[in-house]
Amino acid sequence: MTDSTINRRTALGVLGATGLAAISASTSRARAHTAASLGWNDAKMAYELPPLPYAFDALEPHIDAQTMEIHHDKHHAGYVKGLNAALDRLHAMRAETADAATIQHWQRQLSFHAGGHLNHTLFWSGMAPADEDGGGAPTGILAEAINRNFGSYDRFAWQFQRAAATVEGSGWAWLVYEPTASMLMISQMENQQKLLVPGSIPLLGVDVWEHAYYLKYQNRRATYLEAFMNVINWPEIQRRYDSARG
Ligand code: MN3
Repeated sequence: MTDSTINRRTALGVLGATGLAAISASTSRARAHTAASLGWNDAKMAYELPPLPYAFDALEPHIDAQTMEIHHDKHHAGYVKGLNAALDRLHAMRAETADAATIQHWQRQLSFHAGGHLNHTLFWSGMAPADEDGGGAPTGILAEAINRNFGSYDRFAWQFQRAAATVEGSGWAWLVYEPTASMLMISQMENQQKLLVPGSIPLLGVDVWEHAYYLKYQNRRATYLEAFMNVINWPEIQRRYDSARG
C-alpha cells in the first residue's frame, strides 16, 4: 500500500463520519457497499463519478432531462474533481511547509467538495421515477416516526418544503436522523456543508442550488419543491432509516 492510498483511505473515513458511511456503518459489508457507491477507485486512488441510477429523462415531467444531465455530468463531476484535487493537495502539503492560509484553503475545499459529492450521491438515489418507487408517502416504521416527530406526513412535507424554500442562497434541506435522541429532524444546509445538525445522519435531501431547477422552473423554487415530492424514493429512504438506527 502506498502512502497515497493511506492518505485517501483516511480521507474516506472522514467522509464517513459526516454522512454516507455513517448511514451504513453497521456492517463491514455495508461499508464496502458505501465505498463502491461513492465511486472510490482503489486502482486509480481517486473518486470517480458514479453513474445515475436511471436515465436522464426518468424523472420527467417533474425534473427535466436537460437539468439532470448537466447537474450530474457537469456539476456533480465538478465536486468529484474538486474532492480529488483537495485530497491530492493536502497530501502533498504534508511533505511541505505550506503556510497556514494555504492549508486553510484546501481544508475548506475538502469540506465543500466532499459535501458536494456525498450530497449528490444521496440525492440521485433518493429519487425514483414517479411510475416506479417515486412519490406517494412513506409507510411502515418510517411513516410512524414521521407522524411521531412531525405530527403527520402533511406537516412534515410542509416543513420540509418551507425549510428548502428559505435556504439563504445555495444549499439543501435534509430529513435527518439524530441518533442521540433517536429523532427525525429537518435541517437546512448552506452551500454543501454548513448548518446541518452535527452528528445527524442524512436520509433525504433536496438540492436547492439554482442549477437544480432553474432551466425548468427559473425563480420558482417552491414549484420545483412541490414537483420534487412526486419523485422521492421512499423505499430507499426507509432503507437508510433502518441502517441509521442500526
Ligand atoms: Mn447540485
